[in-house]
Amino acid sequence: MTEMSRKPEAVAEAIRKAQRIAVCSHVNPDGDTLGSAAAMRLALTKLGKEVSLFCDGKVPDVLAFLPGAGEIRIPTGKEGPFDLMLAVDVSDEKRLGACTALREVSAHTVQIDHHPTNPLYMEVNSVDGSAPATAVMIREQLKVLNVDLTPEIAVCLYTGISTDTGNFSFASTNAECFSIMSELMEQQLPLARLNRILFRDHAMPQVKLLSRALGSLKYFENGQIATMKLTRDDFNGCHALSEHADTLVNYALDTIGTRMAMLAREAGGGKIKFSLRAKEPDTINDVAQAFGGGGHPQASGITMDGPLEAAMDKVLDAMIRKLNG
Ligand SMILES: [Mn+2]
Repeated sequence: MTEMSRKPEAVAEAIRKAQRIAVCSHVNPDGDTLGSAAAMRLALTKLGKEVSLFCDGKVPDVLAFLPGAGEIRIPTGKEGPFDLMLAVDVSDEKRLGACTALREVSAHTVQIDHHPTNPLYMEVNSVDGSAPATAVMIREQLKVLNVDLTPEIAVCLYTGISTDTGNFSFASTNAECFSIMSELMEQQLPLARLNRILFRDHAMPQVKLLSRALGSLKYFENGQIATMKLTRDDFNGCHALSEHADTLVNYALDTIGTRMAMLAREAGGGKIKFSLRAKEPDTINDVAQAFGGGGHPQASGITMDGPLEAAMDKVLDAMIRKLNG
């Protein structure tokens, strides 16, 4: 049995032996998986490797500034062969999506990830469930690879670390984040500009969608649980994409006295996507896991069959039982 730990030397060894490397991000890509992939692309290119970036999903507009974002491709089944496949921030095989096919055309497989639920599905698994972001582990990986930070790499790592820590506000935020931040600031990190892009500016469809989500807000158990929902009509009426709903659940959670929050949305193919959140010390990942979902203790997700109201009832029941359990 392989145990969960950081293995930067083993990852570096696999990288040194490889020339053609496929770096893969997870479906519904976020700042950490894309920032980590973008940083690895820059580092591996510096080492003379041929790097291809893959992700089964569209890069959110807000992350289009990342160096190399325009090179990210959805696998078509015609890629390869590769000497090495490197997955970053991908908590389990399912979250590779279409990138799973790259395993077949890659001689070796490694991953760098920080999800405590990771089943260690690659040949080499550098996985630290206590790391606040995969990008934190990428910083250490670059040291082991003897790649110096550059202003471009700093932007990538900052994107990963700041987005996965809620801009350095989640309980997972630790001293390692700030010691890396000090190094990033020495690379002329444009902090104020990045903060406006990553945490303040919202596309108009997202602000409109927020108005619809707040209109659906309901409280249960004396306000300890808050729920919101978004239908296809809501998305269409706001000209909004799925990504525009990603952070709206926090508005429900931020109610004083609310301990857990849910945002349910109608996704494609009759599926319902849930964003679940809890405030410390409450956890919500066990509720997600009961429905085949997963994630972090205070931030998890589920995808299940509709219809919307029936799916919401099931998850709300589980949340109420958890609250009173
Ligand atoms: Mn992450």
